[in-house]
Amino acid sequence: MDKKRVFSGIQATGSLHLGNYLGAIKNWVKMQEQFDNYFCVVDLHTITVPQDPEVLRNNIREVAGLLFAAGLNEKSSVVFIQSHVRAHAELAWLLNCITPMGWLHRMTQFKDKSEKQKEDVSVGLFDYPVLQAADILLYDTHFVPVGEDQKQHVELSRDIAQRFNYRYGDVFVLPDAMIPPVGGRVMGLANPEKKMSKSEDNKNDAIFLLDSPDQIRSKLKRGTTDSMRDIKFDETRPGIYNLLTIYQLLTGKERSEIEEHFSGKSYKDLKEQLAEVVIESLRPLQERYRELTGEEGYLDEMLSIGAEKADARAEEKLRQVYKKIGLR
Ligand code: ATP
Ligand code: LTN
Repeated sequence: MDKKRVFSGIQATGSLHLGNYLGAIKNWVKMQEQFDNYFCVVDLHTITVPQDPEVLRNNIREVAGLLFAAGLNEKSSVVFIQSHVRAHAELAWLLNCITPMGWLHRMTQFKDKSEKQKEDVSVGLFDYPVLQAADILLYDTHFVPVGEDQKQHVELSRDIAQRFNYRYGDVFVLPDAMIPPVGGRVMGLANPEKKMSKSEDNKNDAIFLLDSPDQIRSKLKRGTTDSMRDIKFDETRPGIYNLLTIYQLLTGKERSEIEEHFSGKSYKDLKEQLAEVVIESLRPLQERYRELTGEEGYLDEMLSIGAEKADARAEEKLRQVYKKIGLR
């Protein structure tokens, strides 16, 4: 039986953090044998907000390197850079012409990000979800594994696909988001009311995948908690709840077992033990990252294999779309 197709994307906006890992990448790795996978560093999305060219160039490579270091392999997954496959930008234009502005005005991520930027909001930032729809629809994607924040964008992709199919005849598969039951929204350490984010100003809010053991210990030590004592999975106490959830995701233990383990212990104990769990969980990834980025030409070779495979599939889809519209 043919495997179902999975597509997901990740921006190159600086170092990846534990939220990206637990909400997305870790699941991509875990499922990669089960599906036919495409994973993409979405650099065209990244430039919807201003970027320094040299910094961007490095970030794209860092993110791609981290995907392989986390365990994606070129046999089971096509890993590539979005701008290396021209069909993404091209299909985005075609989809722009059938997407109502009103649909984009409803996107909460645009509201949040444009508020932060105020004056300089680009047309690209507004159009971001249509490019995302193009990414997904080019590959006949069934499932899109993402964190909770992306649910609305995946639903929009589905709506766009449906509208296109209705107007021009069936071309696109209707995709579904795949959100992990736990870990879909890892919260910030400094501000556990908000999701852990790369773009957060407080650099102690996120644990980055390449952080040193000392940085990890120090960030967790400063993490916001509350004035209670007992260590329980209680959603009304976001700081402790978040630390326990991270512990749960990295150890794979049951919640009851974890509560029992920490019964009678202090917040300090929890933070110290969690720090060691995080350090040990990231160690193999960090070692692999150093290895593969130290090997001259390895990453470029992997990415060029990925781009070639993605390009072939995407071009074929694009050809069908042009034909349906009456352009070729
Ligand atoms: P930022 O962290 O700056 O908000 P982003 O969410 O805009 O980044 P990406 O870094 O490209 O964009 O997201 C990659 C994947 O990581 C997406 O699937 C997203 O849903 C997921 N993700 C991002 N932050 C979290 C989080 N705090 N918890 C769980 N998943 C997350
Ligand atoms: N918007 C997504 C990144 C992204 C994506 C995609 C995710 C771009 N294209 C296609 C899934 C499928 C984000 O994580 N911020």
